[in-house]
Amino acid sequence: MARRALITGITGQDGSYLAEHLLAQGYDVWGLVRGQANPRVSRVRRLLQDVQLVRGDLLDQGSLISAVERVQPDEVYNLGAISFVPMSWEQAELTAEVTGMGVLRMLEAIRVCSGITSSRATGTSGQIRFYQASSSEMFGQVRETPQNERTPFHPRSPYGVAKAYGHFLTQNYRESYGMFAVSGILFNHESPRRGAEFVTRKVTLGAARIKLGIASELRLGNLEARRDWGYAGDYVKAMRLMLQAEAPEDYVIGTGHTQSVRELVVAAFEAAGLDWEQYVVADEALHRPAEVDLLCADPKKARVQLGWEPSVAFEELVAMMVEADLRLLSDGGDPEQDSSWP
Ligand code: NDP
Ligand code: GDR
Repeated sequence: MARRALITGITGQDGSYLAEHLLAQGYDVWGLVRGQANPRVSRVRRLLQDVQLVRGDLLDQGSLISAVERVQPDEVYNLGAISFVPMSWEQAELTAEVTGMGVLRMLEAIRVCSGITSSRATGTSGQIRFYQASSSEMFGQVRETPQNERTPFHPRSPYGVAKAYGHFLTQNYRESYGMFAVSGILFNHESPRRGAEFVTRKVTLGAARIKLGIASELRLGNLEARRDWGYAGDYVKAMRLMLQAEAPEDYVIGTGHTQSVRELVVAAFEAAGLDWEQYVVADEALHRPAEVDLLCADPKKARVQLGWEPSVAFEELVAMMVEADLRLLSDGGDPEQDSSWP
């Protein structure tokens, strides 16, 4: 029998790559979707036709219990979240509810549907394996680099704090109930499907627009922040590997290299054949209330224990995104509109 997976966040970047990966592995894939008129749901219906959809919202406990009861999954991947860091200052309470409390609601849905009641379970109880999308944003203000599974957290945004809650809760359900519940601490990962508000896509779209004469400048915030950027298609494979491991453990996933936003800009404009200094404007108004200055992963544990390695280098990733955006815009697509997802 095919393994059955339920993915929250199926309409997002990672949800789409994970669904494709699991389908290729022979899984029966279900996606949780929310809202009455969410345009991203029709995009999933169109582009991921083999995925079955079930309604539910991370804000609604009952809907998650119903979804788990209906789907009867072997594996649950909790990717749903408010994931844009600046928004987490504007809507801090909502971020706590979706990105933090949503993890509690999903774990409770699994616990209740699996009939797990003992708070002193030993071994691995229940059949459903749970993956939580933890984030390098939990490291925040780092005192050691690179960061590994033992690096302490010091989150710098309401988003990072909400993710830290979900991370510790996942660990706690594993320890309290013996559930197979794990977190992947993923560093930034990007693709042509990345939301247009995140810096990589903002830069590759900006370069493509300028190249095609649609825009004349690109305004950015902090150019000195450093991130460990990898390719989303690689990272979803690590999610599945974590749920196939013998024992439930958390893993850091990243490339082990770090670049600044400035270096990202240079690479993207070079790929478009442009001189970035003529077009990029650094705008103080786009700086964050508290910044994460430097992130760099130590993915050794994932390499040794899961056999996972990234396959796309930074320059290749940026060139792939610039190329995709040039194609999309040349074909008349509007990246802000969900219907034009490349
Ligand atoms: P996206 O922002 O592309 O997708 C977020 C998803 O969450 C969307 O499918 C959205 O669905 C869903 N969602 C939002 N609110 C709710 C809700 N109330 N109930 C159910 N679903 C909801 O994120 P990514 O694909 O980039 O990231 C996936 C996960 O991994 C997120 O949890 C993110 O925080 C985390 N992460 C991402 C990293 C990255 O670099 N991409 C790095 C580390 C962690 P809808 O269409 O309904 O809005
Ligand atoms: P991040 O990603 O906050 O790391 O979270 P983002 O791409 O938004 O920012 C990365 C860095 O770039 C700087 N920056 C800008 N960022 C944006 N969005 N727009 C700008 O104009 C701009 N100028 C400079 C930021 O200050 C920051 O330092 C992402 C999300 O996917 C999270 O959900 C995930 O958990 C983490 O990655 C790992």
